[in-house]
Amino acid sequence: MSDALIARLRQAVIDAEPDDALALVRELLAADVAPTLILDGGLAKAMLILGEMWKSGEVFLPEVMAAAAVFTICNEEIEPVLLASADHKVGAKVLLATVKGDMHDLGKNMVAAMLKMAGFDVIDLGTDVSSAAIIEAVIRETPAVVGLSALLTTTMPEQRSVINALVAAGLRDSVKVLVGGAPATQEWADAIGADAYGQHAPDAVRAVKELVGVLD
Ligand code: B1M
Repeated sequence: MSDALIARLRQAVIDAEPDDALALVRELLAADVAPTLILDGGLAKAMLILGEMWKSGEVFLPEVMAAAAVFTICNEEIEPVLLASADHKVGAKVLLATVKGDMHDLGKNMVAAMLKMAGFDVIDLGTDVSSAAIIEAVIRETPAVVGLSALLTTTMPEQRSVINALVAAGLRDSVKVLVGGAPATQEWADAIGADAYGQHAPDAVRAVKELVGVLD
């Protein structure tokens, strides 16, 4: 039953039908379907399908924007349920940002929610964040990890710029850097001197746990 509901949820997101999508999310949560499954198999997969439809000219920017808004509404409905099952506090801070020039935040928000569920304190600086603003936040918040999301091939180099800025500010040894986002790879992470790469949100959580030494 849940597979059919998740397939309907994907379609409702693709069609940008907020009422239908929200009703389906509520139905799935009421049926005790894991919030992470609803996020991954429903919402994230819908955006992936839509990305392909966009590339092939089947849909255009306004449709993608409308679907992204539905994603956000659904994510906000799921997050409290996700947090209700949160692990005990790890006591480590993670600073998250989508890098300068990049407005994509759905994936970063998923990473944020899953890190909170895993017991981390998350400071989310939002989207289009300059390396100067990230450096200021690192000084102010002293996080254990900085997580940088980039969805565009044109903004990926900003991940390298932030690492260079951390080195220039003498902060590189005091904080670990995690990078992610659809175009990023382990090779990219290694090439720019990041400490870890997360392909999907659960990988990001595993990587952060490893970086702070709490991987079970
Ligand atoms: Co944009 N966009 N977009 N877009 N968009 C892509 C990325 C694109 C691949 C679409 C395509 O061509 N098929 C393409 C990039 C091509 C490229 O760079 N080579 C593209 C483009 C071109 C653009 C614009 C330039 C379009 C334009 O204006 N002409 C423009 C750029 C705006 C800007 O940022 N300056 C633009 C705008 C937009 C919207 C505003 C319409 C919207 C964003 C809404 C929002 O985020 N609030 C949007 C969307 C929705 C997409 C697609 C369709 C979906 C992205 C998404 O949210 N996926 C996307 C197609 C695609 O990715 N295949 C596309 C769902 C999300 C859950 O997955 O973000 O990958 P994702 O996150 C995953 C992992 O990547 C990982 O975990 C997440 C969960 O598993 N992850 C991390 C993410 N961050 C992480 C950080 C980590 C670790 C893991 O550690 C810190």
